[in-house]
Parts: sequence; C-alpha cells; structure tokens
Amino acid sequence: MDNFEIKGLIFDLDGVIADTAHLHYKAWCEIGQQWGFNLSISQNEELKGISRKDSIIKIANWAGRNLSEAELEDLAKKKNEKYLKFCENMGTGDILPGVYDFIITCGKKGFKLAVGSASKNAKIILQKLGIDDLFSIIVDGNMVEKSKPDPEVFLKGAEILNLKPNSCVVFEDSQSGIQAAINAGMFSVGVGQKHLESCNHMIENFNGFSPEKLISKLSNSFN
Ligand code: B16
Ligand code: MG
Repeated sequence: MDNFEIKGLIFDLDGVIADTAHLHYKAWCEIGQQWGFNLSISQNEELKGISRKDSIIKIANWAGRNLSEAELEDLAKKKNEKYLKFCENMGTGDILPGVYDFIITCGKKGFKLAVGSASKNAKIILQKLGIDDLFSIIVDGNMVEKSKPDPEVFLKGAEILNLKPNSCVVFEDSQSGIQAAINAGMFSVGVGQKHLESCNHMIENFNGFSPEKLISKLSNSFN
C-alpha cells in the first residue's frame, strides 16, 4: 500500500481508553457463579468487544444452560447493574496509561478522533473519565446492530467523520475488534499485553507512543 494517509483514529473504549475490562470480567464471573460455572480468563478474552447479549449467550452455552429470551434479558439487566456499581467511583485515574496524552497530541496534529465501542455504557464511562468531549463522535452499542467482528461500529465512525475506511486506524484490545477493523478495511493497532493476531502493530500501552511512531510503524508494517 503506497501513499497511505491517516486522517482518522478510532479508539475502542474498554481496555484501550478505560481500565474497565476487569470490571466486565468480575460482573460476568458473578453471573456464571450463580450456576456454579467459573468463567476462565481465556473464555473472557472471547467476550471482549462482544455485545452484552451475545456475551450472555456464550456464557450460557459454556455453562450448558438453555435460556429463554426473558431470562437473557433479565441476566443482561443484572449484569449491567453489577457492572455500573463497580464503575460508580470511576474517574480520571481509570484512564489507561498514556492514552490521554496520545489523544490530546493527535487532536492538536489535526487527526479526527472517534470512539468505536460495543458498550452501551460508553458515553457514561467517558463522562466519568472527563474525556467525552475529546471525540468528534462516540459510536457505541446503542448505535449498532452487530457485534465485532462485524465492522459496523467502525464503518459508522468513519462515515460520521466523513473519512474513507483506508484512512482510519483502529486501536483495539480484543481479537474480535482487530478482526472488525480488518473487515472494515482499516489499519489496526493492538493494545495490551496479550498478543493479538493480524494487527498492523502492537503496543503494550500508550506510554511513549506518538503520532510519528504510529505513522512510521504502519508504513513499516506493509513495506
Ligand atoms: P456493555 P469495547 C465492550 O466494549 C467490552 O469489551 C465487552 O466486555 C462488553 O461486554 C461490551 O462492550 C458491552 O458492554 O454491557 O457496557 O454494553 O471493548 O467494545 O469498548
Ligand atoms: Mg475493548
């Protein structure tokens, strides 16, 4: 790919901007434990980036439970109440390392900024972190029909930013999110300690990362 030009950056929320992945996990564990089912860390990896309802369906399958639509709805509600309770005292200290500075620098350099999250709580969480106004658009779980790895959430973000998919970079902590970025025709940067397959570049966190490094790593990834 020659002459690429990056104009837009789309950030996943849970696990990229906000230190919330462990809180989703804790709430899901409590849901599973009512059936005596222990959700493993590797099973939880498969839930990252997946909608609340699709997550319950997966957990019920793993636990060998057959749930009616009404039971699914009820568990979704219970899980969310638990999750929001865990998030009650969340503030700027729950922003993941380096990402705030990276977002501010990128904004000053003229990149268009968006959030692309499966979470229906994305706006509330970003408000708690005090950074909801840094983004031109927050595409959340209320605005999409399909879970990652479907590209809908990122394509909607690019469309609202008025950018072509191939001028956007997605930052993601989940394999389903990296696949969604690939399916959208976007570049992807994996974030976190767990290696993610097929992303253009991987960082442990945003400490020391810069727009210049981003462009250089992306151009190296396909040269
Ligand atoms: P909610 P992301 C995802 O957010 C989380 O990774 C996933 O664990 C969660 O189940 C999903 O949002 C739905 O969240 O229950 O708050 O609507 O990583 O795409 O920002
Ligand atoms: Mg995530």
